[in-house]
Amino acid sequence: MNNCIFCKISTGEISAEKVYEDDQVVAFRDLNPQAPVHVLVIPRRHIATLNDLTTVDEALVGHMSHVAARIAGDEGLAERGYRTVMNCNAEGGQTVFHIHLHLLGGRQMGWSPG
Ligand code: DGP
Repeated sequence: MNNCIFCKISTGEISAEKVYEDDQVVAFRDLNPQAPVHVLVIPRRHIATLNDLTTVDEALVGHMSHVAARIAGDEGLAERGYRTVMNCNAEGGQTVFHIHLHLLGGRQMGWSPG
């Protein structure tokens, strides 16, 4: 999509500190980290929100979670624990309208989230 920041990160048009990429997804460090480890896992294909998923995207979303878990392991978080979250639309706190899975770790998480 033309004006999507995360599409541009996916293609390399905008730089980011990438930690993983394959043919389906890209993972990179968040510009405004909320924890010592804060990585975003995005699909290469533009999908605006969780509401726009269809059944054909189910494997892709599963792959995003699997990639996040593997990165958590690489970052030494597997045993300590970590959080993954996807925000949807205004009340969910979504600010970039290209779905992304936040991987947060390296500190104790609170509940409930703000
Ligand atoms: P959300 O609020 O769930 O839509 O999260 C969007 C996240 O994206 C937010 O934590 C900041 C991050 N972000 C926004 N623009 C950029 C960017 O250009 N580069 C990187 N690395 N992260 C970005």
